[in-house]
Amino acid sequence: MDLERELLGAADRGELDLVFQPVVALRDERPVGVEALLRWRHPKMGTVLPAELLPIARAVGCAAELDEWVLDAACRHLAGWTAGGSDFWLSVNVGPRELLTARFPERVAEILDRHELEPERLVVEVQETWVAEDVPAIVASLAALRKLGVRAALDDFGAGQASLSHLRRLPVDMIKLDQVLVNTPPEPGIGPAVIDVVVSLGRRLGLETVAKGLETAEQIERARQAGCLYGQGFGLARPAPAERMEAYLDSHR
Ligand code: G
Ligand code: G
Ligand code: MN
Ligand code: NA
Repeated sequence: MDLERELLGAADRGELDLVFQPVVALRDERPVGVEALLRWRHPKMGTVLPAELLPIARAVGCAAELDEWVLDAACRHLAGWTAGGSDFWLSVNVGPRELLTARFPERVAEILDRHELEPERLVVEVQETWVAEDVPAIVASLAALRKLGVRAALDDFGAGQASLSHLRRLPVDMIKLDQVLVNTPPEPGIGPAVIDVVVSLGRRLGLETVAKGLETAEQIERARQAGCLYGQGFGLARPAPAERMEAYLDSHR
């Protein structure tokens, strides 16, 4: 089986799919946005997840096309949902090469235009685990996106060693706190929990904060107590197909 070759035709065969996971305001648990997550519905292997799919895409050189497919498909869905309201945002994960592809910001602008979406409704998530690659080029690309009005988020914040230095250099509007931060309790006699420190840092920098991977009521409460604005995780809402979003939004607004 030649997965590499199969992936090149997957979009044309209609095998690529998106699921959407809501992001909620921790204050009242109302949905404020949604993150698009890529799935490959392989006819024989079943669902192939991004962790397996993305390295193949990079190896065969179709990662940029894939991210563009995701952006276009996700924006088409967002444009169709009315129940979320006009501020309801869409987050899309973008890989390093793709963010640095020539004219990426212009292509984002074209896609937003095609679906008649305000740029403010799109959040581009960059993962801090790879962000070390070519920081000046990433800074330039993010700056161009933000000039359009698109928001940028630093994903997986707190998972790596270099979170703070990245945050200092990257022009972002939002940080998405890694699950490890809600799972690190305060140490008696040492000081506040890391999540409290990170959220107050975010606030002082004027950044929106999203706690990711909230699975339990305790984790949700810890993120809320820390003053984190938004939350995302199986304990709040699971990723779901596009068809289920309108009903979900109708019943949660
Ligand atoms: O959906 P899942 O939880 O398996 O996602 C695993 C990882 O894959 C996440 O960290 C996410 O950022 C990344 N990912 C999901 N969808 C996409 C996508 O469309 N493009 C890129 N580049 N990464 C994605
Ligand atoms: O880009 P990012 O790493 O945020 O991608 C989100 C990934 O995290 C998706 O693969 C999604 O399925 C997964 N995810 C979402 N909520 C939870 C959760 O509460 N717990 C865990 N372990 N994973 C989650
Ligand atoms: Mn993400
Ligand atoms: Na991630």
